[in-house]
Amino acid sequence: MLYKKLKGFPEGFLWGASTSAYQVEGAWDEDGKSPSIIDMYEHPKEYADFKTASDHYHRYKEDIELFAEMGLKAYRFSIAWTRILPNGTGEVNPAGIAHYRDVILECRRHAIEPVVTMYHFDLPYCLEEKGGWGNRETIDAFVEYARMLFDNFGSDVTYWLTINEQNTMILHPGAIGLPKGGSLPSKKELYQQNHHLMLAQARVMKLCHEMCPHGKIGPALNLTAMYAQSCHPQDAIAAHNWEVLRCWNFADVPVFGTYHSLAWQYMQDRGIAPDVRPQDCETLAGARPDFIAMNYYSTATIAASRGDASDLSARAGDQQIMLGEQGVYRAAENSFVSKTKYGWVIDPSGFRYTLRKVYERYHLPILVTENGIGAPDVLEDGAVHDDYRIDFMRQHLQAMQLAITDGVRMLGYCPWAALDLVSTHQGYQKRYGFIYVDRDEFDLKKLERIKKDSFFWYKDVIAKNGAYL
Ligand code: BGP
Repeated sequence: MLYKKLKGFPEGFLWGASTSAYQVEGAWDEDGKSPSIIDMYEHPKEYADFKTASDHYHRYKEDIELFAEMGLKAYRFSIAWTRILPNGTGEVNPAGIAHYRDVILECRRHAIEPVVTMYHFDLPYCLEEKGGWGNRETIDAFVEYARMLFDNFGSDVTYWLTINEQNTMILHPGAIGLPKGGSLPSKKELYQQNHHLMLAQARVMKLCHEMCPHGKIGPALNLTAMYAQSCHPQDAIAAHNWEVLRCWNFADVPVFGTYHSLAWQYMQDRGIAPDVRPQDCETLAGARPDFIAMNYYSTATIAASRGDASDLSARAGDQQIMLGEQGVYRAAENSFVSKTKYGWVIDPSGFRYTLRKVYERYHLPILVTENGIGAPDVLEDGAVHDDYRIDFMRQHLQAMQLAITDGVRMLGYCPWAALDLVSTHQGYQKRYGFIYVDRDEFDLKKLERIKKDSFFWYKDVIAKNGAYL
């Protein structure tokens, strides 16, 4: 749709940036922290691990000061459960509470809104040993952890994110990490875990509303609209299949309190539907988010399934992610979009399309909690000329402005990432930050912080509240 006049970004728009604890903090076994599943996964030998990462645990003050200089209005970070409750439940670690209290207060001191992810892939390993998310007791453990967070930080945090990318965890478990010597769970086990995560999320959203009168809480999912490869009706059905199974099945449950009917049929037909106890339906129906948080990187293009093994293919540049499902959908190429060096589709119009779809479906304001381009940034004479990142973000912000003009209610934009951090599969060779962290894969150097060109560009965008993009 063409408009005569575009709407501006709303007053109070949360111009932010994101990180997650295990990818940025380091200090993986310090001050009482216990190992998480991430710490215990197999790690590719050729890339940096998470032990030191960007050392944000020790340098958060310097980093938040830089965020303030950039003009950030919000900082989205995650709290490591393993620092708060090293045994998963029970004894609280005062050093963990003190650390995050300080991070939150440091943000507040600089008038930066802390946006807190409660769970970003890093289950305490001790809980994994007891069955992890396959064990219903993990639901109670998560509620106990959440109670601790609301109790300690509820008066200083308004925006809470329950679980990061539950859909990635369930649909592509290998993308998060591979258990040492172990194998990935079956689909049946994964959908049971998914059900437990849904119950944990519902209870925590309800608890947040009870304990934090000003708190706002929502799920953070990886959402993307799907294109049909052609106008063949079977391609349209396949694109719808995958959009439902990948996106709406994960967002409908927290918002509507019930599973998507097509997704439920799919799970039942394949014998992978979870065991749902009578009181579960009440739990799911008894909670509602205040907003939808959404990570957006790419769109996908989908063709009809051929009904055989050729439906499956590895995602370009990422053997950990298998696309396609026999009898459901097949991944196809799209000649109208470009790709990053790592094979991720670049599609700003797809961003607008996805924002429209999410808003139309849920009627809740949207907070973008990730968006960005991974690239092998080069430090040259003390500078990083990441014009490709500026182009990427400018185009996505222009698309967002169109979505705002379309009527989508936006809360903010927190791209990935505030500063360089460990990419799950490509270490420091694939960088996302506005701030360069001077370290190599294995040589930590001085971990000096260097402002990239995108830092200055984003600062200007924020200062003008997105006018003149
Ligand atoms: C999202 C995750 C982030 C981050 C990002 C980039 O799915 O929520 O934690 O890792 O993807 O991914 P990568 O580092 O693999 O390029």
